[in-house]
Amino acid sequence: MDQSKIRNVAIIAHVDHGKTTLVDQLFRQSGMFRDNQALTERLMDSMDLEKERGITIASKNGSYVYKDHLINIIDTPGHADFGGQVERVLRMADGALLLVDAQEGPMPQTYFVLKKALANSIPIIVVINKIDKPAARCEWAMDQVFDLLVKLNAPDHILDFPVVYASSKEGYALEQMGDDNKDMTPVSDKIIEFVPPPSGSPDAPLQMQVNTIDYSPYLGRMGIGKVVNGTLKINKDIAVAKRDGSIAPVRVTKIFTFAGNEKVAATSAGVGEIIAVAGLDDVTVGVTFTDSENPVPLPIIEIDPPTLSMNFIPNDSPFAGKEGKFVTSRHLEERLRKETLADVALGVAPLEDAVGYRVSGRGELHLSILIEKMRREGYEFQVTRPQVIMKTVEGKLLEPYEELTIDVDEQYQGAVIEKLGTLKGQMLEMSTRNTMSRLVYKMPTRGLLGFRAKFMTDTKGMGVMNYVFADYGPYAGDIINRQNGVLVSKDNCTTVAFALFNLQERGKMFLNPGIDVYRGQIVGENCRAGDMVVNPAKGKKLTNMRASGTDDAVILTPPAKMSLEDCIAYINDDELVEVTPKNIRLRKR
Ligand SMILES: Nc1nc2c(ncn2[C@@H]2O[C@H](COP(=O)(O)OP(=O)(O)OP(=O)(O)O)[C@@H](O)[C@H]2O)c(=O)[nH]1
Ligand SMILES: [Mg+2]
Repeated sequence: MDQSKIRNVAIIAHVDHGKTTLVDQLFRQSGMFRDNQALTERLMDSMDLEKERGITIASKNGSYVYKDHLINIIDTPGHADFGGQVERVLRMADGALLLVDAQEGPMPQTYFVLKKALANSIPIIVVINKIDKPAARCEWAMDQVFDLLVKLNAPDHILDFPVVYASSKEGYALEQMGDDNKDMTPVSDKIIEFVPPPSGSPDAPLQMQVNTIDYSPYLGRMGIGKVVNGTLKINKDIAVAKRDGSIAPVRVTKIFTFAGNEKVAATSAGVGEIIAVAGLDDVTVGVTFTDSENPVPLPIIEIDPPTLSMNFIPNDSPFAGKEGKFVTSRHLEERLRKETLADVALGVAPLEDAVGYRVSGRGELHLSILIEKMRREGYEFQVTRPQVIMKTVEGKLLEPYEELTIDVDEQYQGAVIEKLGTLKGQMLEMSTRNTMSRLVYKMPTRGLLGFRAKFMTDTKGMGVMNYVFADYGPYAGDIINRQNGVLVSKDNCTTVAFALFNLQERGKMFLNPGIDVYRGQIVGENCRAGDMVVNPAKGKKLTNMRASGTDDAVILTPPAKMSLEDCIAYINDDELVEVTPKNIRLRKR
């Protein structure tokens, strides 16, 4: 591959600003698909969980050809919990497309990813996206990006950034607002013009660092990265420099390049090519493949430390072992170890005083995605309430803080401010535009656990909240995340409509009638503080009671549907979430 014709570009943005949709359009319009080929939307979001949730969880590589250039695209996740990946994959990129929603403007994660791109000194092309939205304000969004760059002390040549206006959804991009263009070519043109070709030397010793791990059922684990210098040939004796500094001989037997969203086998790869190395089971993020005679490892990739941990313990509920395929502590350990090989932001350590593992990560979403993946693979286990990871520096206890940005209609502002106050939030900024208020807070990560659900209720689902890790700060004192107690089942039984109907007065139910529950299982929320033991099976069986004509038609309020994330955010220290392939239950320890 002619080095001067390669362009390696990462797409970075706040969550949902349209990165994956943009990649879709670039691929589609490159003509690489047959006309009649059935394509799914957001092709690069290939994991089931990504499709279901409409978010990107793992960054992905792909490529397309435009005007005889090979454009390697790296799609990145926008959610803050996966921000560490963005930092790592930027090492493959020689330029970045910064997407900004034309209505929302730059958001907290825009700031985070932009800072990382600037640290890599790569050129930035700004794409103001979603210009088709009726509330789009393109010039405003662009000015905001400029202000952000100034705030980040960007050098002058970056402040002069090229801009494209786009609707990735509708598949067009414009060099100037008001232009009449019907395709995405302005984006590709800017990439060729402003992203430099990769700069390494084919004659220097080989250097290829693994920046991400991918897995396929056919090829197993793959390490993905860019050939920075030299040439990587298959079946040749080379060396691998590990994270701990050791260097070992190795032979790479399979390499793949990217064509569209597929992988194509190759026998060698030259400078600037982005490749996947397969066939090595223990390849991890951060290793460098290098020359065995003349090893030159690339600098170690620093990984942001985890801020949140949970204990994963074997299931010991009365229903243990009934629904899962993998239930023992051995199973848990093996699976968690396997995950740490692919996900370097994850920490796993055995518990000292009990059976189980302490799993630490970058946030609630990061950990809950892992739990959901394991559950679907057939694992059954229990998790404890997430704890933030504290630090002691010079005798002072420190805890993680986040910067929280909230956009709500003015009418809900009071309720939100009041709640954030009780959760130890400190307001940094407040502004109102039309009837929308923007509030910026700094607050302990602890205060945010479980906050999203309350926020959604308080704002009738109309508020938008985003947060990114800010730094460690002084311990903020006690925070009470949940005011209410719970309703706990007295016995092993099957829930009965009549009983649930009576319990409705006491609180909010979590279950429908006809569900098997056990002693100690949480069946609802008490409307006051303190827990209450209840009998969700008490009362008439609907089948044999039709006498009075009034009570055979009990009207139940539908139970509060709680997702896995909701459950994790909900529980207290003396409670557990029991996770099985079939059910998610809450219980008292
Ligand atoms: N109106 C409009 N909607 C868009 C546009 N581009 C993307 N969207 C929508 O925005 C939503 C998010 O799009 P994605 O492409 O998944 O965003 P993303 O940046 O990849 O999101 P993450 O990977 O989770 O950070 C989807 O519902 C898209 O259909 C656009 O140009 N206009
Ligand atoms: Mg995406």
